Amino acid sequence: MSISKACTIAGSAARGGAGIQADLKTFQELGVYGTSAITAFVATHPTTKQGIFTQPIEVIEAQLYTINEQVDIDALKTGMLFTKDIIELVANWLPTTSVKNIVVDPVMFGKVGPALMEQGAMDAMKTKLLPQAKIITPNMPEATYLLEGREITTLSDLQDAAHDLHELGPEYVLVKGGRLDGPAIDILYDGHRMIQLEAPRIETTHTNGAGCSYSAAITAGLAQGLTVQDAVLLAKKFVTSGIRRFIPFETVAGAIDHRAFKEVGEQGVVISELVSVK
Ligand code: PXL
Repeated sequence: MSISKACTIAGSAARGGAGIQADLKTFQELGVYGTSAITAFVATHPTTKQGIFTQPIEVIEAQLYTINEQVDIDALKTGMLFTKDIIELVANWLPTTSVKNIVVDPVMFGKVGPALMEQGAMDAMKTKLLPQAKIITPNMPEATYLLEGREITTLSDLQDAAHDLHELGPEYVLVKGGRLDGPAIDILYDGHRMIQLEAPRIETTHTNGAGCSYSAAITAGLAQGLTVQDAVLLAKKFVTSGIRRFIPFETVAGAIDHRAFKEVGEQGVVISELVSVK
């Protein structure tokens, strides 16, 4: 039987909850074959305290070339790319592939730790990568940065952000409202329809990898031929169940449990169409 195949272009998160590790676990749990191009390693050196080790462009290029030449992937996502040069490499490589299902998670900030995109890379992200995306998946701080510092504090701000981010050129925008008070609400916008996805708020700090896994689950859904809306709904359920059954670590915030969705599913996500769009 043939299996759908996906690729993640992202950073390695040594602790295993986020980044490449989250993406591959998510692909596997959702029945998709995973490939990867590692852009950087996120891990803290005990003496120098250096936390991000980017890979030479040549190493990233080799991985992209290998994947494109040797595996017929159905969908791909980008996560932490970190530098302008890496963003440009990926942006120039994308048109050489025939992949249409491109998910761009414009990773800039995790919940803890160093910034995951360097200063000076924003312009390349906005002008070269986002316009090639089928869907982009910023969280609230990332949406704020993409919109040049505009504050997002209410649900109505979140809707406005989805509307305005669409003008940067992606087909769909998913802005994740996890940092709002109340239920976990995300907004999906395609330039015409605005959809709200709502899940109950789960009180935990162990959510490392939620954002990465969300975009990876969307990628897996698209690889399997789902529509964008169905892929996002699947992904929201996947992440909600993973947060519900988190994996605590002793000294730092723990991770979502990628096994939860396959084992118990998720009932608590509600999707609704918003009528009052601008
Ligand atoms: O969750 C954001 C994220 C993305 N990519 C890598 C990370 C993190 C956060 O830890 O380490 C590689």
